[in-house]
Amino acid sequence: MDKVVAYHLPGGWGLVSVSPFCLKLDAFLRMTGIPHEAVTATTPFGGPKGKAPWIEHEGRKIGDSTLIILYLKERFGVDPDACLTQAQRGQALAIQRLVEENLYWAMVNDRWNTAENWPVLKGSVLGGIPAIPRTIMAPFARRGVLKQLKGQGMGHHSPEEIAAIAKRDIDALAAMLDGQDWFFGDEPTETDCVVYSLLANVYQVGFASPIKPVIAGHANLVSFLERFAARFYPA
Ligand SMILES: N[C@@H](CCC(=O)N[C@@H](CS)C(=O)NCC(=O)O)C(=O)O
Repeated sequence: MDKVVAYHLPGGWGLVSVSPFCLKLDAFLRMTGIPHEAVTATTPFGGPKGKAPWIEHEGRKIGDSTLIILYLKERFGVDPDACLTQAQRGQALAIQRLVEENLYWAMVNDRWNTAENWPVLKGSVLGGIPAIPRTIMAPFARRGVLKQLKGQGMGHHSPEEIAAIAKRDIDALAAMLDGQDWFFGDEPTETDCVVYSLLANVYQVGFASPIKPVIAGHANLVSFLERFAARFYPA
């Protein structure tokens, strides 16, 4: 069977990618041991959905981390969620929606809608683009993301409201993890990839964020991030 080629946005601060969706896919590939090659893309435009990550496999291009993971589970016959009950599968989906459809947008707001983070963003998320095109593209990219933030809804809230929204999500994740090693017990599942990739992309990166101290305030989440990195990203 052909090797999977996974395209992700650039990394930084010890993370393979500063995009949570790209990092989630990378973590899933490591968790399942699927043979793959990780390729850094400077922009998401090469993907079939105009977003990163995407993969190429057996002549096909597939976009969207969740659709890619569904494809990989089917094609390679691997599923770290195989032991979950139907109720746990429901909880896994609810956690994914919380992280990817809500908390993600608070992270996006921190990065793209906070003046002090603009230079950090230019040097990281946009850092792979050569200097001259980056100077031209950066304001357009920013305008596009601010439009997405309004369209999704998060961009209509004040900074204080967004911080409070994100805090409720983080507190809920900490309560669900409780004293366990992984979200569904003794073995890691896809949910752990989902949560790790977003939280590490807030906690571990150089962007200022009111969400960082909230994560730091939950010792179980901090231990979870360390546990995940030690297992799947050993030094
Ligand atoms: N639902 C998608 C979301 C992917 C996504 O939003 N990726 C961001 C990077 S974190 C992106 O490529 N954004 C570029 C854009 O929206 O123009 C997935 O799970 O892959």
